[in-house]
Amino acid sequence: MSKPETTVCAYIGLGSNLADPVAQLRAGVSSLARLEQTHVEVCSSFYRTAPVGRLEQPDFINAVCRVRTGQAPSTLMRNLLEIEHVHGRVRKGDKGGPRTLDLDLLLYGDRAIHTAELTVPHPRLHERAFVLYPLQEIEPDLVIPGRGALRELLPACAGQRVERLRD
Ligand code: PH2
Ligand code: MG
Ligand code: MG
Repeated sequence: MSKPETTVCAYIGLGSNLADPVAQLRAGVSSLARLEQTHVEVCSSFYRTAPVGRLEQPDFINAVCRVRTGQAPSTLMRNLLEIEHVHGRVRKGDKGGPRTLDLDLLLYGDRAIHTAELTVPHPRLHERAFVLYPLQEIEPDLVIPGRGALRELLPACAGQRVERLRD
């Protein structure tokens, strides 16, 4: 008997602050939609956000997509890195610096994953307004494994500037 197909709901954070960030995010969503065994179910609005961490860099455009995927988390992560690369991402060891396209695997079902390549849930998502606001738009009742209800995490990052762009 063949193995039954199993798919998982995953959330992917998109960010860019170089080379026409809005176009970068649009192209990033199109690339996600072309991944094998993966369907982009919903994408949040785009948000203009103040840089978190390294402050002396341009504002970011951020969004979050929910996908349904048959890819294993490690495979999906490898494919996200490949898409970043195709979209001109150059990793120079300057962590948190400007980038053409960043694709972060935020959540993979309710799994907790700790490997050398991947930590899921994303270790900083619960403290980042640029992730939580787009997530709230598409999944207001979401509970982050190990962190609690999304709506209860939001007040702590109310000081971070996040502006939803008009479509
Ligand atoms: N990504 C970072 C560091 N800081 N700040 C904003 N506003 N948006 C990001 O996507 C972002 C950031 C590292 O991935
Ligand atoms: Mg990131
Ligand atoms: Mg990243």
